[in-house]
Amino acid sequence: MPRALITGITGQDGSYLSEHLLAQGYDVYGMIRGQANPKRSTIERTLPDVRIVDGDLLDQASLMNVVQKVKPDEVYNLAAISFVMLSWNQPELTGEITGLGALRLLEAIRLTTGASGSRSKSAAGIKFYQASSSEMFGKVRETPQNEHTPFHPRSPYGVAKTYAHYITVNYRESYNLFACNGILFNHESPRRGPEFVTRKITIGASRIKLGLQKELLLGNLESRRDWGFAGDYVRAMHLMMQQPEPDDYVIGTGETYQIKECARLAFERVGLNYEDYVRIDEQFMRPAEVDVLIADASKAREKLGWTPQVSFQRLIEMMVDADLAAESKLLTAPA
Ligand code: NDP
Ligand code: GDR
Repeated sequence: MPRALITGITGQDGSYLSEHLLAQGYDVYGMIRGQANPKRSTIERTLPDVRIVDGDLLDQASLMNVVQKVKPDEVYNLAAISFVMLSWNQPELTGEITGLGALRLLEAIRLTTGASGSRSKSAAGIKFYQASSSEMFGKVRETPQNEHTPFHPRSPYGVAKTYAHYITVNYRESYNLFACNGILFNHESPRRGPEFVTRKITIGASRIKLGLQKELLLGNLESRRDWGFAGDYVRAMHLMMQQPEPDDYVIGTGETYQIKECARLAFERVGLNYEDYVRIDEQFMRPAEVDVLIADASKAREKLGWTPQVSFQRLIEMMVDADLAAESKLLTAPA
């Protein structure tokens, strides 16, 4: 039975990836940080087959212990400070976790497996996946973006991810590690954190429909994102790790929509017009914006046989339906 270690198990992608790997017959270990992490019990309840191990991307020794204890075949590094806006308020912590965290995990693998020297052919037995991001393209140099598009990150988060991306490439080249970067464009789901714009909109539209909220405050409505369904994207992560050679892949749908189009679809789903409820609030504007992202995922299509299955409209409908059901339940729950 192959064994996978996932960091960021309590996040959106961690849950979908662990379900996918369990269904493929993997033994799945999920790393959780912190004392009395409130999400531990959620994982124990929703993913009872996942084995929980303690560790933190800030703590090298904890990562060594985890890798030595689990002895994984595949490591998926999904943990990060992933909220771009937060990265301007906590740039150093973002650099430590989102950037250097990847290095610490790579070091734990290198030291555990004894991989050493560029000319050594001792390909270490542990494969590594790094959650790279379309935020690295930032102020885009070309459209659509592919694996050869130069990076120009626009936030401390994007800069930290760019470091993690290149250190992954460097460890592949230096130590012959099987290390891949998945350059994933935005992907969402009913499990998306409520701080991200799609979920903020689908929760807002649902609450306004139910009379629980009067308006929805947003920032820049003009920027464009290439949004897909998280469940489709974790399949791509796994596929990358099954290839004969490690490589980097862009994963996205090839379609791009403005934030206001997301709002229009979500409000339409509950029979409302977004223009009557959405207000612009400066506090949600970013110091530097990524204006447009659109993926050219032809390499993934050709080499991995990967294509997304869920359209943007269907994704937003799925999220609104889930939020409407959850908010209605709260409304009718006995006090
Ligand atoms: P989430 O924000 O939902 O999850 C982030 C995870 O990182 C959480 O499990 C969190 O744990 C964990 N974490 C944070 N700090 C640490 C730390 N110091 N040590 C260990 N774990 C830590 O992210 P997603 O699931 O959406 O994304 C997964 C990865 O993919 C992230 O790296 C993200 O940057 C990247 N990415 C995401 C995209 C998307 O559209 N979703 C697109 C491209 C890249 P805790 O619960 O304890 O806070
Ligand atoms: P992003 O996602 O920054 O692309 O990073 P987010 O949903 O936060 O923002 C997308 C766009 O929406 C605009 N926006 C708002 N965003 C938020 N969060 N809240 C608002 O009120 C709001 N109003 C407008 C933003 O300005 C931006 O243009 C996500 C994360 O998952 C990263 O970890 C990942 O790497 C990238 O996607 C790819």
